[in-house]
Amino acid sequence: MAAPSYPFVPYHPTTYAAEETLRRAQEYYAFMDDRRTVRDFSDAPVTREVIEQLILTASTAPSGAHKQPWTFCAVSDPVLKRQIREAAEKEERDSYSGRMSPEWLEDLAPLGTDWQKPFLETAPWLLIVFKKAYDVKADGTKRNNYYVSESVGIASGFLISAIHHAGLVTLTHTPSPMNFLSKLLNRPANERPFLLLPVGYPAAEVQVPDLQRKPLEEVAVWY
Ligand code: IYR
Repeated sequence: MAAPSYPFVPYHPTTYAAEETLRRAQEYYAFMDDRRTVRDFSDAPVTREVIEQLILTASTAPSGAHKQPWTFCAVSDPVLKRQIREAAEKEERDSYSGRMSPEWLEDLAPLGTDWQKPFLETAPWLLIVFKKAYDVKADGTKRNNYYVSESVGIASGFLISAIHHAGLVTLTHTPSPMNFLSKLLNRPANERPFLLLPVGYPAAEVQVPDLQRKPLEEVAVWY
């Protein structure tokens, strides 16, 4: 029997002349370079419609064998947000007072973080990204996914840029260990928590640490 063939369709991505290509590359860099991780949120609401668009954008990311091995849980329920905060702070308290090495704590000092995570209640939305090690088919059988962490990492990057583009702020919160999120959100066994992103508007007069990004010479090598 002949191998099955799969359909291809024409694709016409927008392209630009060299000068406009450079201008757009510069413009996008300036836009992304303006993004900062923010830990102080306003409680101003953000509509579900906005969050839906952000998740759709994240879900445009490339993935291993196009398996799209992710689930985005969007939490706005204040009771659930409080439960997440309480569980995260319990873990973080243990992490900051013993589980993290002195070197790690020293490296974190410039960021001004501690075990307290008020943003988990203040931000109008918490987006919890889950990675799916495998899919479960309708008949209950398991089907493997590939490059799961890479795929979900890329989707999370797309999500962060979409949040920034919408004029909202976020931070990549990784309470450790994170399994309390599987329980609180009632996720199936094939999903593992990957990242928690509070999303909202920044608090008034918000401040961020005075950090510098590495220059091109330090991050790029040319051959
Ligand atoms: N998960 C902790 C600690 C933490 C770790 C790193 I690496 C950071 O860049 C920031 C924080 C927390 O969320 O506070």
